[in-house]
Amino acid sequence: MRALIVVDVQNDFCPGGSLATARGAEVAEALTPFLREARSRGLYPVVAGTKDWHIDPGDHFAAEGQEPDFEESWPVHCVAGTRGAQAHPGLDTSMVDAWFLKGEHSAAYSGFEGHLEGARDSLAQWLRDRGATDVDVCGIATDFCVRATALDAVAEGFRVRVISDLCAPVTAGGGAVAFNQMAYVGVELVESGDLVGPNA
Ligand code: VGL
Repeated sequence: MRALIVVDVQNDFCPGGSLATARGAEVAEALTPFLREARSRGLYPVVAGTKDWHIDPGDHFAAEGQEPDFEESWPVHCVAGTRGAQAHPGLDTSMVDAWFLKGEHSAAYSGFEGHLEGARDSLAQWLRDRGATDVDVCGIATDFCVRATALDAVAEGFRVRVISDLCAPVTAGGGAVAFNQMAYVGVELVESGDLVGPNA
C-alpha cells in the first residue's frame, strides 16, 4: 500500500509568511484537487501531514540581531500554536488523516523526527501499522524538509517517490540539487499528472 506524506504546507513557508517560498501557496492550492482526485481513485488509503512546530528550537532560529544564513539558521517561523504554523488555507486539511509535529526543541527537517499530534507514535510506525510499504512525498521545502523526509523514508525501508511539481524550494538551485540527491539514493521523481492525469 502506498501512503502520501504532505510536508510542512504551512503559512510561514508561503508568500506572506516569515520564511516564504515563492511557490508555497501554489503548491498548497494544487494539492487540494490532486488529493481529491487521488483519493477518489483509491491511490492513497492514508495521508500523513507534517508540521514544523517550534517552541524553543535553539540555534535553528538566528539569534536576535544576527542574520539567518538560510542553511542552518532561519528567521523565526512556525512557532507552535501561531497562525504561521497553521496549514495554508489552500490545502483542504480534511484530506489529511493525521498530523506529525516536529522541531519543538531543536531543528527537525525530516517528518520522521516528528510524533503524532497529541501522542508519541512515530511516523514510520504509524505508516507501517497501516500497511504502507511505499510512500509518495510532496510539500515544502524541496531542499530542506522534503529532501530530509524522503531520504529518511528510504532509510526506513519504504519505496519512495517524490511528486516534483507539488514541491516548493527555498532556492531554485537548492531544489534542483535536492532532486538529484533524492534520485541518487533511489527516490523516483514523478509528476502529479502522471498519477491523476487523463493518461494516468
Ligand atoms: C524548513 C527551513 C527551515 C522546511 C523548515 O520545512 O523545509 N526549511 N525550517
